[in-house]
Amino acid sequence: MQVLPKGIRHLPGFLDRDRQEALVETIRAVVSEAPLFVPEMPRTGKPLSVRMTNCGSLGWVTDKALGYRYQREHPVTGKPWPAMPPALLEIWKTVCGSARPPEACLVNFYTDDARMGLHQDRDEQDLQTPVLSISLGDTCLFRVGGNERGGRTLSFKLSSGDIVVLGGEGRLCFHGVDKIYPSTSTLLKNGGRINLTLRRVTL
Ligand SMILES: O=C(O)CCC(=O)C(=O)O
Ligand SMILES: [Mn+2]
Repeated sequence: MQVLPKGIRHLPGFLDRDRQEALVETIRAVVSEAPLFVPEMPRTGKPLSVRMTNCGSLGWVTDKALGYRYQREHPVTGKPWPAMPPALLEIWKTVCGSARPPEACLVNFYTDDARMGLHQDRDEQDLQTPVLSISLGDTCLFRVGGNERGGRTLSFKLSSGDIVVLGGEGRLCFHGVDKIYPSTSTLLKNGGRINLTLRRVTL
């Protein structure tokens, strides 16, 4: 086992199959109310390869004109995001204890060729509370580094039901998804990977 950077926790198989299936149903309900949208890079308008939506009182969005931000409404429907599902709050409490509760759950959907470049999660006002991320569906190769761009990185696989926590000294570490391993899970009927990222936004 390689040693992860300080503050990064990997909890393999945290959710059993039944809980994964229940969570997929929960996310399907979220997506039917708040459809997946195509996020765009600030300024260039280049589309990201993941599609996304959110639940919770705030949602993370990005587009050409206004860039990365949190907002209360879905960028296409203009409606408030669906409420944070109780099952996610329960996972949060189990893993993060008494940390302030999350306000945003970003839902990322990866098709076989989607990826996410190395970045820091720093659009939140609260940069102390941990970020908790849940993997569902196909396995991916996840990469983490330190708090500076260009530093050493290491990678490990995330399978369906795994949780990763970026907390403490690891809260601002660079991370990303190098690749998806297609057809490695039977959880999602049409394949792909769902990532749920829970974050506290306001102070
Ligand atoms: O898909 C993942 O595991 C990571 C997602 C992520 O880092 C993000 O949405 O900020
Ligand atoms: Mn991130």
